Amino acid sequence: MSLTAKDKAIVKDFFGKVAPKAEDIGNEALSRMLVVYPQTKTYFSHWKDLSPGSAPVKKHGLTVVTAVLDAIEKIDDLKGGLLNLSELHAFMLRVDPANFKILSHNLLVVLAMMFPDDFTPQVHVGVDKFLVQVALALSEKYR
Ligand code: HEG
Repeated sequence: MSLTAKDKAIVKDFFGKVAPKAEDIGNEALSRMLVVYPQTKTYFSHWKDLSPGSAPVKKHGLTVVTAVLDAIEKIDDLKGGLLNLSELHAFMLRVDPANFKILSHNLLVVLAMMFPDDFTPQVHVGVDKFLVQVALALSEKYR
């Protein structure tokens, strides 16, 4: 499931195109995750408002997508590049790694909806593979 040079080029190109919409992508993906997979809400119970499009959802959505965009720069060493973030999720936030898959799914759905013309099957494959590797890298510190 590792990314080929072609996959990497496709992922970089696609995210380069959609990066200006990072805030919307994050808001839509996080809003959807919290509604469709309400078990994910437990991690954010300290927020005032977890409803779709609320201020904290928007803010954190942008944080997550910014980190995903940042991970593209580290695509050749995701495990090393995301080690600190993995440590944070494993030991401080104690996020069950099953949730990484859930967020990835929601990101894919939202990207497909927001960018139907750019989201070709090839982009779908590349972004899916990339998000699997990001999730794996974030899970590194759990073991
Ligand atoms: Mg996590 C904080 C990235 C999945 C729950 N997440 C953060 C932060 C980043 C980040 C960059 C801020 C770190 C900091 O303050 O230094 N998260 C991130 C990525 C992904 C991910 C890149 C997967 C692609 N996070 C994720 C999932 C959950 C989760 C699936 C739970 C369902 N993250 C979480 C929580 C916080 C962060 C609870 C703290 C947020 C807060 O307290 O406001």
